[in-house]
Amino acid sequence: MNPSQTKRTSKFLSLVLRHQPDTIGIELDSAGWVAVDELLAAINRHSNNIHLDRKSLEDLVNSNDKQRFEFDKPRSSIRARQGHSVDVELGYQPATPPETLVHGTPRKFVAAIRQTGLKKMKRHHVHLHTDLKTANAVGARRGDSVILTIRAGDMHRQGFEFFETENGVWLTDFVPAEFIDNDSAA
Ligand code: HQG
Repeated sequence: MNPSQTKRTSKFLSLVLRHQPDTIGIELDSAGWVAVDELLAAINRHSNNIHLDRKSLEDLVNSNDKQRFEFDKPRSSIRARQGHSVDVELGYQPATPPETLVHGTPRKFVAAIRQTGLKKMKRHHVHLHTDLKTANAVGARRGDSVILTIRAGDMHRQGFEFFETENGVWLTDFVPAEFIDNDSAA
């Protein structure tokens, strides 16, 4: 696969493993898994311009820039690690976050976030990161990126739950405005 095919296929996998499995006639189980054979057959049946075999799927999962997808231990099933809008229970254990985490967002959302807090919007969780580079790239998807610093340690001590995914993204339900540092962003 060339880079543009890889990107297109990765986006398509995100679509069917996070948001619209029914577009190719598959169902995810309650934890978001689908059998690899079933996924490949469904993609190859339903998509005109994406053709995938086991090897190219493995390559794509391994090389994915954000490690968005994972195989189960027997490598017979696959799921997205986070980012779903369909109803799944990913089964992550609550964990203690670092003192601060960061969230990149376009400047146009900052005023609303400072007023009403960080909401999960269409996803299952608010996504937070440990490094500025990743957060900045997330915010920059939709415009001029602003980094918000979240006092995750304070939140955790006050009883807010956090989860860490296998690829190092921190998830939480909601960040009230009082835990968003005031000095960190314009
Ligand atoms: C914003 C991608 C107004 C929030 C990325 C964000 C990430 C508010 C947008 C992952 C708000 C939701 C997640 C409020 C939050 N008022 N706007 N009160 N609260 N927002 O895409 O965090 O490539 O659902 O700041 O790279 O941008 O899919 O979340 O801008 O890691 O693997 O509402 O998705 O990863 O947008 O991105 P999203 P996100 P993948």
